[in-house]
Amino acid sequence: MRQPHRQHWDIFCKIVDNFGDIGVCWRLSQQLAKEHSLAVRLFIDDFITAQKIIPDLDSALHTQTIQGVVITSWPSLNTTPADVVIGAFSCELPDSYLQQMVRQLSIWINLEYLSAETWVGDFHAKPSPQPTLAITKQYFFPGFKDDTGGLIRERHLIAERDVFLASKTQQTAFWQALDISKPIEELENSIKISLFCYPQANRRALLSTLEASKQAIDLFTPLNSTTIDDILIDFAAETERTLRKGNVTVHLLPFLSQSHYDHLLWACDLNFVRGEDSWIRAIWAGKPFVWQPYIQTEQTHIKKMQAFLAMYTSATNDEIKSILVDAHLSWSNAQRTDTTALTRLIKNLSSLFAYSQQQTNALACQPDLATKLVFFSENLPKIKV
Ligand code: TRH
Repeated sequence: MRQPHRQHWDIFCKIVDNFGDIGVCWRLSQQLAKEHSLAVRLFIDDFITAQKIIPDLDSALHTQTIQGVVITSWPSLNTTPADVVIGAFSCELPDSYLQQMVRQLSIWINLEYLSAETWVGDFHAKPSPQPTLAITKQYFFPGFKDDTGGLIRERHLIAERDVFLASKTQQTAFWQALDISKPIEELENSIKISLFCYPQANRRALLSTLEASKQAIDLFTPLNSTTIDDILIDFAAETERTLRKGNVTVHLLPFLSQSHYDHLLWACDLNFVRGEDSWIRAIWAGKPFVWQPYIQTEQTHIKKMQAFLAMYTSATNDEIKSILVDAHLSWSNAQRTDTTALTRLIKNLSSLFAYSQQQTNALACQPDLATKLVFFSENLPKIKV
């Protein structure tokens, strides 16, 4: 690909809640620096939370370079803006910085949250002139269709996943790195499930479903106690981080690196994910997954989930569709105590696997978000508005 003219990029990340904001910004920054050879600065307002995702981040330093990205705490007044400036998830830019952007004709892109709702295509890549400033904000919406900004996907991600899944050596090394006490041979024969969710998820129904399974189950919960600890009362501790009841072994994991988390999703047979970034990573894993959207008022998150399911299940039969829809609805509704939907999900993992592969392969044929962002910014005129 031709080297972009607009070489200097600034990304602003305000950490509102959890790890999704910084998770997305960090992936995107690295990809723009590595795969598009851009000079990227990432401005972060909360280094302490960011350290979860960027463990090498030194909170005592104002500016540091990690993985080719210059990371800076929220800018001081006289930072010169880059050619392209991204405000992630509608975050406000500092006023003085914005004034300078106007003077030097920077491009201003607002990177939005991911949604599969149909209106996204109508709003993607649309300009929003500012009433009091001589600059236009450009809206950039990630999404699943050609008329959106696409999904974050590193250039070699799918190939790396396939190498990992074909290599027993790599998989063994991975489980060893996680310090899993169970013998690898036993892991190979169990149903492996990763669990990353909000506390409102229907976790009790999931545990009851798993306990009723005849096959051995290994449940991996990164983020340790906050995910599931409170409902493991009648599980017996086998080691400090392993609990067991009947056929179900629960592995309490520390918060993993993003790379290790990817590997966990690849290695599992079913993944429960949440928010935005782990959702996309579960899609790239190509394994069946259940997504719990970030909870919003007025059931907005359920509408988002239904929009996603309508899109995601559009190429399958009624049976698979109803398994996926019911499992998602049940998972996001802690009031539901019945295990019917989740039991059906577990029983049908092999046909769900085939469909997940098909959907992942189709989505992976689309251009990725970083590539679309670079193309978009290159094709915007540098004019005063
Ligand atoms: O942490 P989240 O709930 O983040 C949310 C969502 O992004 C939501 O849309 C947003 O509004 C809110 O934040 C502010 O879930 P998400 O998006 O999956 O982000 C988790 C990140 O953490 C992701 O980059 C994967 C990473 N991760 C690890 O690196 N290691 C781990 O062990 C786990 C469990 C996650």
